[in-house]
Amino acid sequence: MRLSSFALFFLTAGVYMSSECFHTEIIGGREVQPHSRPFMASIQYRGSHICGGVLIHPQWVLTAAHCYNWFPRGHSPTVVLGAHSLSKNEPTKQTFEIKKFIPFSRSPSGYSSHDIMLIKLHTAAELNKHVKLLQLRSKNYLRDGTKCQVTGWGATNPDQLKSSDTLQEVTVSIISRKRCNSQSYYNRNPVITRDMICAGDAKGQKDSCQGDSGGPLVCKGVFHAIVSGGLKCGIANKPGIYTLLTKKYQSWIKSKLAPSRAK
Ligand code: 4AZ
Repeated sequence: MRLSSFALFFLTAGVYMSSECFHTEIIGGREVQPHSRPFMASIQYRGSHICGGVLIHPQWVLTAAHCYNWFPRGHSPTVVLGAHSLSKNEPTKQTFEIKKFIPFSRSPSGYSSHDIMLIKLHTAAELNKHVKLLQLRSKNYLRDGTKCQVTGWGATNPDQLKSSDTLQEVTVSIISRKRCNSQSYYNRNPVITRDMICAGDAKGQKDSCQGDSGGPLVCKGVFHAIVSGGLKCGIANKPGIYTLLTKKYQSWIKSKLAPSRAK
């Protein structure tokens, strides 16, 4: 039987569309315009991406405290700024050794609480078109359903936890603390505290994933939270869990960045 060109057209279009529609990025997101998120940092260990981070001062990156556990002793991790593709030799990249890690709490009190850490770079970054700061602002009320963007080089396939080569972003919706702690969501395991917030989508098709930790959640242009974790990725009712940049964390950051302090 001869396949008519008409049928062939639909067959080809169908295969193309299904790969386009169902091959997910971050989880369910898309590649950003290169260098359109110039505050993004990639924290790497022996050249492999481990966690995301946000440049908040020329010499300081904000990330998740649990990222520290991924660095075996002996080798020093590095911070890469100005990147889009992790594998390409981009002239916009600036790579830094790390001077010190300052987790909010030295003794992590259970799963995911106080999951925030400052990283001091060995030298200050050169701010330019491709490397910029993301300002911290002291607003932190987020209404249920608010749409936010989460950005990172984390896994794009929940079943194959491999980092993305290019920077990805997805829009997720805020899930109130009450709803996220309810029986049908995390059922208080872990407890979503006042320092945390959940975000996802109803079908679980949009989410952050492994390697996105430490990256930003930006809502209406304001940097509100950082990726902390969650149960696996892309599961409805098990949304991503984020560390909220509450007043408490913002004052802690200010105190650590204050130039008069001995660091
Ligand atoms: C992780 O392991 C991780 N689905 C990050 C985000 C989420 C789960 C795990 C949220 O870094």
